[in-house]
Amino acid sequence: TKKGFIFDLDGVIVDTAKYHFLAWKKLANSVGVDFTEAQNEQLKGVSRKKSLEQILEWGDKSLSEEEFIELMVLKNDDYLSYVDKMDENEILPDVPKILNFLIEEGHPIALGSASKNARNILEKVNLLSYFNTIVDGNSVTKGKPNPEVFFKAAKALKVPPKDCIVFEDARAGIKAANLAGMISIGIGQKDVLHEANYVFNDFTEISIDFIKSLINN
Ligand code: G16
Ligand code: MG
Repeated sequence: TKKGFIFDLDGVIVDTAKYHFLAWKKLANSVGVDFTEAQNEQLKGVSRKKSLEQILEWGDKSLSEEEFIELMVLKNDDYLSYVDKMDENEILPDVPKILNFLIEEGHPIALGSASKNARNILEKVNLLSYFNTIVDGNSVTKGKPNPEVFFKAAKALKVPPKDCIVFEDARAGIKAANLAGMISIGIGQKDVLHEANYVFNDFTEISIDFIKSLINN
């Protein structure tokens, strides 16, 4: 049967977390708030607005609505200065191998990301044409762990949720995939992503035989 494959962006296809970190750190420090790598880790898969709310909460800082919006714009402008320099070399190892196999076998592919910059990033790394549909931060009202993003992707692919397979690096994303009734594949650490149906450190650990076994299940 036809399966739908849904990929998260940051942490699965590219490592943009390092650029989010630089941009959030610069912004947080500019208003006298500390920002660590461990905190950045907790913001994976979290929307821009929710991320800033969390950073201000950590720093025990409150802002007016205008200031809040201004900081979101500053952060994104800074982040985009890194995105602008991205190219194919930033695609994580063996991602194209899996995408090419799925396309050869005729399984539709979706992006399911919290990012409002997803389309821009896929263009930069030359992967936009691989995706049948893009569901991103511009198309959802509820962030992960709410399953909205993955339900929308399944619908666009015309594949029932139970026949969809999700690749995710964030705990909230794995929860969302599970709530959607999809097969969840964690990309990252087993202790963090233990709720996933399967966990791999990265795509170099995922064989074509494993993908075939998912397709034939
Ligand atoms: C990504 C990142 C998050 C980021 C979010 C929103 O999600 O993991 O850290 O805050 O997108 O990004 P933007 O500011 O570009 O709208 P995902 O779902 O692709 O992992
Ligand atoms: Mg992610």
